[in-house]
Amino acid sequence: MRVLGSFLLLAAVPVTLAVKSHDFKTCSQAGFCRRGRALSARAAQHESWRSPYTVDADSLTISTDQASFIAGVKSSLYPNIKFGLEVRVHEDGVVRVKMDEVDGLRKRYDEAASWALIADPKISNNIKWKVGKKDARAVYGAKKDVEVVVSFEPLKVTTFRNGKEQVVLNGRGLLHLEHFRTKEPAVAEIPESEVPEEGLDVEDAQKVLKAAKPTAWFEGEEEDAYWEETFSSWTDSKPKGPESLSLDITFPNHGHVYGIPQHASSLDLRTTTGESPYYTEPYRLYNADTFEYLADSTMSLYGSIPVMHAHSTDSTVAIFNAVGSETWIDIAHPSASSTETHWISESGILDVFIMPGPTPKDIFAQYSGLTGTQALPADWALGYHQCRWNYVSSDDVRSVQQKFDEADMPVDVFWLDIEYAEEHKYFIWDKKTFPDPVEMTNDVAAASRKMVVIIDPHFKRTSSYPVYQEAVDRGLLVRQKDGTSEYEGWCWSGSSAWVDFFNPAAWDWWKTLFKTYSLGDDKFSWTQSTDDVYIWNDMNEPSIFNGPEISMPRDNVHHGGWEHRDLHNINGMLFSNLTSQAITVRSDPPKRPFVLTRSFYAGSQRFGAMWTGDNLGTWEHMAVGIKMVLANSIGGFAFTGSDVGGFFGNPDPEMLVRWYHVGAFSPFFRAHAHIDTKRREPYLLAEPHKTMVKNILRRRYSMLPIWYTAFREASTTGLPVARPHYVAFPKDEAGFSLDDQYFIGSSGLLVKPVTEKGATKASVYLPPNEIFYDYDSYSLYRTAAQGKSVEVAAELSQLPLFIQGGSILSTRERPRRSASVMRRDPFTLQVALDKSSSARGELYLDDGVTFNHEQGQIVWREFRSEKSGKGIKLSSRDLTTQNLNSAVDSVALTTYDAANAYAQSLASVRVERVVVLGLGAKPTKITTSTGKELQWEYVPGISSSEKKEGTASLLVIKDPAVSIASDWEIVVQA
Ligand code: NBV
Repeated sequence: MRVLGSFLLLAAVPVTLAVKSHDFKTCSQAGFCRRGRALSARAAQHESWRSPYTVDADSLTISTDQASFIAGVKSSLYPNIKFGLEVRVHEDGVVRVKMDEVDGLRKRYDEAASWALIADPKISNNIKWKVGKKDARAVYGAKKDVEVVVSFEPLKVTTFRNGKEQVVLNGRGLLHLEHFRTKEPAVAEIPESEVPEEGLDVEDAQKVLKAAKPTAWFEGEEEDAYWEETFSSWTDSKPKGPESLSLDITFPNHGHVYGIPQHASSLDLRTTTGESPYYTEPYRLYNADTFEYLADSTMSLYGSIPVMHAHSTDSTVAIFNAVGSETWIDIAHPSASSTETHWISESGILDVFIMPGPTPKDIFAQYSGLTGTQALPADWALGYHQCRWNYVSSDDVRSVQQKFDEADMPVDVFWLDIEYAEEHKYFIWDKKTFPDPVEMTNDVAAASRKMVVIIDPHFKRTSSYPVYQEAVDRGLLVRQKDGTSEYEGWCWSGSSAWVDFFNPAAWDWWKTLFKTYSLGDDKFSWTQSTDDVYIWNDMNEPSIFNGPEISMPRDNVHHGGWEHRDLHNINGMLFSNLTSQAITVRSDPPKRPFVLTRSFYAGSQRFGAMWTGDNLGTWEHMAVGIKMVLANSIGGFAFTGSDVGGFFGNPDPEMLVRWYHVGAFSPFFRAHAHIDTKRREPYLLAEPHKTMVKNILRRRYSMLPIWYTAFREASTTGLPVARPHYVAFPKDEAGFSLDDQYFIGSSGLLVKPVTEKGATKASVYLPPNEIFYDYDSYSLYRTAAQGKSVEVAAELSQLPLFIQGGSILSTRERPRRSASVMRRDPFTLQVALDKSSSARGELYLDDGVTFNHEQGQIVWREFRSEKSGKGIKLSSRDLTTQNLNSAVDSVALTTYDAANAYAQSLASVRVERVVVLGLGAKPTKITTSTGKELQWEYVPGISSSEKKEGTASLLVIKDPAVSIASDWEIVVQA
């Protein structure tokens, strides 16, 4: 059994570890995937293949508000089965295409979108459908350059921009909603004589006519795994029979597709049809505890976000396929500039959102308009997190904290894994090892730090465990296939049960558990905890040691009678959703929650952070972790990271140092290790590695304002914090496949962590028409009409890190022990001039813990540098006021006052240094707008406006003492 397997891991670097592939299905082992792929193979064999689905034009109505196209759809395979189609255009141009069986024998699962979406999208009131004989079309968009066309026969939905096809649904005729049927063998429902009209050529038609089953040309001869299915030793009873959903989505003018996390794979998704490059299995989305996962594979991992971007130099479009069941995605590139995809899901209605773009930025706005943005984390959550399975006692925690302090290394959070809990009964401390949890937490909090402890979703089935017993009493547990008996599975806590978070009755109850005071009756609450304890939700796929594919049987039953198969991929999100709500409301006034989740779905970004699970301490895993962080960012989940050091194995000091660089430049920065690994807290390293890691930690802390500002942007616009090249430079084709270097928010920071053993140099690609400055050496690089790769020094102590010309960075350079104690520290501004000697940057600040920012208690500044004679003029102004009329920010801040109480509290927080890179001439005098003359030093070098490369000129303005929170000007005369 796996329980043993995981404990028996050897402590050596796990070069021999590899996923137990036989624990997980391939497409050919999943009946519906097999059927879906066979359907596409049949279509490929018949040139005259034609979808059997047609719009019943007689039934067509356009809603009175003009927004929705509604029609019946027929399938010539089964003329008596009815389908309903609805196509709606939202205010922001997103098109939603929904199709379901009407009056079927059963109801298809139709609730995936309701868990993912933040609200019912607003329907456009500015479109007009034109209904013709062959199609219905609607033109929309501010420039009226976007169009959606629903073709009737066969059914096809196409979106266009400027007459160019963008997204095509069912263009290849692979759409199939397997209708609910009874178990009797399928009866021919159409006269055989009509079959040739299905678009088959005569020879094929002959074959079909001979076949016993007239639908065979489409559905195949066999009823393959319709009613029962066995995998390994598990049998899925499939009481509803076949109900899969197959849909082809084509991007005829987009050669690159990205997204559909989570896979350990490249960001630019590869073909899965065996052609180079290069997979043979489809990308799979089925949340699973894929133990010891491979570093390059389409296998499913812990979370699923069915979102895909399609990109070209012309435009970006995207789709969100709101389905909660297992889904496989085949990808092919018929040409370098087009992409075909085929989505095969086990159950659910068709519910696809087409996002029109046309830029990546628009896509993020459109997607976050649907599913929400990344929650703005507390500021301390962006610091360094120290985790291990397990810190074994409260004194162990105290000693780890002390050693960080002795080593002068910053850290914000200490984590406890499952061994803190007595018999793995979460919430209940093991008093032998953690006799004083509240005092321990207070000791950590006294140093301005926090704790995170794990709460897993498996509950030990014993009446002496109040959490389990209360769930039983309230009837909140997931049930077996009979729909009544409690489901029992095996996990860390032995015989366990799982709360059904799809049941609204579980929601308020779950919140009561986290209250840190007694509820005054028999109910359990977490009195052995404080507001400084935050939560880690692991194993929420759910991971079940003795279940099929280490998870829950698909025929288990949830609230509403839905089978587990229908909502499997959504299950994990509900756990972190409710936990984050519980953490928010446990204090009054509420504080920002922190919940780390392993499993996730579209929308999970609203509830906290995720990490990439049980990676291996190998260079390959270090490298793929970066790609996974980027792919998650494409799925809207910005707060992401991988276990620093690798979960399994014992990284040598070189690997550990490189991994700290990776972590320090990930949105979520946590070191973690398996129980069988050697201790590897950074203070244990010998020199020179110890100092290297200390410097990396300090660099992360110095850049916290940059990260926080990037998170503000993510939380308001949906734009990712770790930003892939194609998002930052959508027209630069040479960067479309880059996934080992990326930008930090809109800051202009470009990073390329080194993930090769023994490296001393790294090659970094720089986009066209830009200047980049090396962050440490101030070397200036310049690109012309073409981007170029430059080779830079990358010894172990060095990280390839660049500032894009035209950026202004805000950092805090004083080494501190934690993020919370930095809130009033002074700032350094680094001004990296562009070719025209200009630059701009943003800084966002708030109190870092409460929700007062939603009431306008913020500082959001814009810094500018403009050419002024031979010198420059630097200035600071309030940015919220500038933006009040524009979309997102204005909503919550209509009563915004630049002199809000929070801003006033920062009046004395000053800029203590300004560094200017690339100034053309030596200054003669530097003054503030109040006439105060400032001290400075100038080191001559290359100017940003010269057509040269080399070390940039450097100007350091000493202690201008201007406030970070108010308007000012500094004039550099030259
Ligand atoms: O809770 C123990 C581990 C945890 O440390 C890890 O981060 C999770 O991904 N957990 C998985 C359970 C099983 C690990 C073999």
